[in-house]
Amino acid sequence: MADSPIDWTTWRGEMLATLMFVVRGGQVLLIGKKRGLGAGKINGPGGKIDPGETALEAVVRECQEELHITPLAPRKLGELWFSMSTCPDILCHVFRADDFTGTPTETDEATPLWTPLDAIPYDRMWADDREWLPLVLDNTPFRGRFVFEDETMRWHAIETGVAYEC
Ligand code: 6U4
Repeated sequence: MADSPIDWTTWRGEMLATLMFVVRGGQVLLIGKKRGLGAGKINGPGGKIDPGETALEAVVRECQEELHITPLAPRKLGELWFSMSTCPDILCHVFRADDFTGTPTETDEATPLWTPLDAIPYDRMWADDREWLPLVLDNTPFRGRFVFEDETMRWHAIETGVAYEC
């Protein structure tokens, strides 16, 4: 991988966000995102962290709002650092849960999509997802850094061997 076009030592996320991947029965619960950043793409549920919220509180709230489910015993498995060209840089906390309460339900924001683990629709997801979602499915903590120009990924690096508190 060529040298990064970004100096990551001084980089700071301007928007703080979350993603959740619920894995149960050999499938992962994805969404068809209906509005906001990445509308039309498939992703995990999630969204911006509101002022005063922790990442964990935010991701649980987003799952409740977008899918009417509450993930159980969520744990943080990753961080995604996105340097963007046309919108604020994003620091996204990635969580996984292996159970939930409630019934995944379509809302104004999302359509639930149970997906077999060997049939993830990467061609309908953000370009970076194929680089790190396999680590979530494998329970491997990671940090990924990405440089986007519009919706094209220009550079990326993934580290494993990191540890998170929850
Ligand atoms: P709010 O206002 O929080 O309800 P929401 O539509 O939930 O808005 P939005 O539109 O601000 O969120 O988009 C942030 C979401 O987009 C986060 O869940 C992270 C996700 N996201 C942004 N860039 C991504 C990328 N390159 N790859 C990826 N998810 C990305 O997998």
